[in-house]
Amino acid sequence: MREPTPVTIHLKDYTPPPYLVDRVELDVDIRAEDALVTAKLAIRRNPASKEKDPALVLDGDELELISVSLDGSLMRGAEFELGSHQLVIPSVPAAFTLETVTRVLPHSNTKLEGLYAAKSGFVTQCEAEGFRRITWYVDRPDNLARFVTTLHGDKEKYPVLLSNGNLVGAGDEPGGRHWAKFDDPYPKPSYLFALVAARLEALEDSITTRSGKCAKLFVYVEPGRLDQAAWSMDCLKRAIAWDERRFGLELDLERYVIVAVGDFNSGAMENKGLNIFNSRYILADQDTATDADYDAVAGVVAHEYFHKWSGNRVTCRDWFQLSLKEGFTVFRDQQFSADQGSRAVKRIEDVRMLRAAQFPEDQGPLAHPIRPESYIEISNFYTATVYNKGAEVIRMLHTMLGPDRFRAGSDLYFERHDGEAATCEDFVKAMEDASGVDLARFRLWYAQAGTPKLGATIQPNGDGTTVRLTQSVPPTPGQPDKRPMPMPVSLALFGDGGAKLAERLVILDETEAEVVFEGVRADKPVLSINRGFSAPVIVDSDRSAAELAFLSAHDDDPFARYEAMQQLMLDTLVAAVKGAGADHRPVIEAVRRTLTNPELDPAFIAEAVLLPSEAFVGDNMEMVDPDAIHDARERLRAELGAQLEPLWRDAHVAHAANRFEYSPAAKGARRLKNVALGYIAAAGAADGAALAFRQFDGADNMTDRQGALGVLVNTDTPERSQALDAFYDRYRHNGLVLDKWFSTQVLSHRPDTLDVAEALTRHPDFTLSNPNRLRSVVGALSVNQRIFHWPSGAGYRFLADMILEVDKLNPQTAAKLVPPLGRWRRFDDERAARMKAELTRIVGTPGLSKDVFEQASKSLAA
Ligand code: B3K
Ligand code: ZN
Repeated sequence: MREPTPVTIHLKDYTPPPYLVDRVELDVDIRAEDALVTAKLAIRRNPASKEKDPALVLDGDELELISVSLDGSLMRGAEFELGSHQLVIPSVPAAFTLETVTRVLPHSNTKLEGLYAAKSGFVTQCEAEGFRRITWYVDRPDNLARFVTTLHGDKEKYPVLLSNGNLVGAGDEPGGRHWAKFDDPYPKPSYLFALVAARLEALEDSITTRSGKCAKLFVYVEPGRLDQAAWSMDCLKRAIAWDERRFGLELDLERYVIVAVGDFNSGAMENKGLNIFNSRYILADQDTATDADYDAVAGVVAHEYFHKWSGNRVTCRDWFQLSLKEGFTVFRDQQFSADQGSRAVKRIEDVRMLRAAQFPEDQGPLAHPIRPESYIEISNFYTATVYNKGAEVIRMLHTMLGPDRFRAGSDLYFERHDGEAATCEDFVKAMEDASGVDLARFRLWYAQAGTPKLGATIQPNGDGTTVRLTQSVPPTPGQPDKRPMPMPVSLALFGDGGAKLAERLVILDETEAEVVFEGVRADKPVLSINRGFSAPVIVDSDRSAAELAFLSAHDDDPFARYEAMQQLMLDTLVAAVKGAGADHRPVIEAVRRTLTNPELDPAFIAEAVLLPSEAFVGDNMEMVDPDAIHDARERLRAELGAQLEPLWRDAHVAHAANRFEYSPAAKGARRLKNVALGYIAAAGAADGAALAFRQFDGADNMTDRQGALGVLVNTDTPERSQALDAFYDRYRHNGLVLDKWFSTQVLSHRPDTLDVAEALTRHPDFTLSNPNRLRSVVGALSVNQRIFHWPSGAGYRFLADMILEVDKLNPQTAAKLVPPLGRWRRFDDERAARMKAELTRIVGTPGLSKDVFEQASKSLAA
């Protein structure tokens, strides 16, 4: 059976910890078979706790306790209670020192939480509750302590020893071993603890911060990968300078260390002064990384760096406050990335991501507010809602207050709470106090789940125009009734020839409002709404194809322009799926105009002319018909391809000779070139595969190589296998690139893709134990809408089998695969029954983790 029985933790039950740890002296001895952890904790009663004579309760998980001493005397078994997840000492003094000796087994730690073995040695991952897998501890974020850590290990196998803080001593030990001691001057919660004992190579650099301090910077990578580390170092330096400029926040350390490993559950971790990364967000060079990979590295390096203030200097009181650090830090990394290239394209990418990952979450059984009210397993709440919708909530504050008042609010927040564990309320209060703006109602964004719907209609009104706005927030699990939430709505009206007649930012804080534009009299002005995606909502504005086409050509807000085109494409596809017979002409003409507009940036054009994904079309229908959506979308793609073929060919050649360079202009050119190649192939051009193969073969960079491969995998041509084999041979020793070889095949539209995916799980390079590799097949399959929802239900069965297999090794990663099965309400009865049957099978499996149990049982709930 599951162990322990899943318990729901509630935000309303928060109480301060009865005991605090002031100082930790940790000694970790990494031995051949295990690791021995000696923890000396200086503990005292917490004056903020109201409990009377509380017992000391320490958290632990998969630990073997060897001894425990209190103030130097060894305790007998009768003096403490040892459970599988707790060490309880019923009676302790007001202040004391507790020393535990514990044995852990990092070599067989497949959960990749706590101390575990990666390919190059040992690393840790402690957020959220991994530190308790290293030693017994008050493992919660509102317990901040000073850490002094000593590491011991084999010198030859693990030449690099690292922990948080400053190196204060090191030396050799008998038996070919060595040790190193680190002192971290900043008190920190245990989730920010890290250690590394590994064989690694380092790229070193340094930077002088604004106050003239010199800091050393290190990027450690697996041996042989040093030539792929330069980009991340460069990003780190830019992020340091940017945070000084934009937020007035300086690096507070003499040494800032990044370590990249191949086996990692998430993207990266912001441990104080010792970030540990999934190597996919560090390693990049022209031959192995696409432009999107380069951008992702920049975004994640900056994100972890920005946590040094938003997360580390000011941390979270409890895990319900996760969005306090994550939403804010995502907002910060998005702003950083926007400043590095095209702000418009970055906004489009961020919104596309929000719609692909967060909207479905908000509309399904796992919907939760950005500050959840309860959880069984906190790892399940590192979601697009907490991160990306959380960032949108911060962005709305920025829009409503304006940059100066927002900055005053963030300054006040950091000043007030430096060194503390804070709450979302503390953040909003600081914004409110610094700006003088009443945010009482705005707080609802933290408490209510669900994507609001924003309705807009436009009417002539005397010699002016009235825009009528409405909002409704749909019911979500546990929240049947919702209140209206204040949202910034950016509006404009356009008249003949594309003239902008008026523009306004409106704060809609009631269910409905009328916005009167006095004196704005065109015959029939066209409404541009939620410009820049000013609020994370779904707009229902009933604009005609002609109006959308007009905006796609004339709106001066690039996001709104993109959005008009998307809406036009979406309306066309939805009409086709519903069998209403689709008129493709407005889309084709709008795409033609965009492609031939010399004033537009190729990067923007590439985004604007792409059709919405099959999944996004499905999300916009009551009942998803994956086959009809696929067919309708392919028909439109083919027609766009064929009707505009000369233009696509021009776009493809125009940028073909481009030598590799990583600049916004070169990236934009590559993007448009690859979109054009996709359309040429979609047109059914006789030379489509040959053209793609030529691009594949002659490419001097991964963007073009993978772009061409992505086109070829959809074909039934000799070039397809030729390219796949060549790709495999070239990159078989590079795990990250091999992940692309797996995922590209699984993202194919071909009807045999499910069989291909199953066969790939038997490939010698496939493994369940590496999260990146697992996601390259299983994660990719569940975003391939038509294939995953294959009518036989084989896609569901495949996913459920994988979830159950992975759960035995790595529950956190297994649980992340569950949500696609929870979308059954949106599918026909047969598919829904098959999806539910798989969820039922999962929930009924003995020995299930609480991670998967929570996701699967909530997904089943009616
Ligand atoms: N804070 C980490 C997330 C760790 C995931 C824990 N399951 C990465 C980040 O958001 O920066
Ligand atoms: Zn983060």
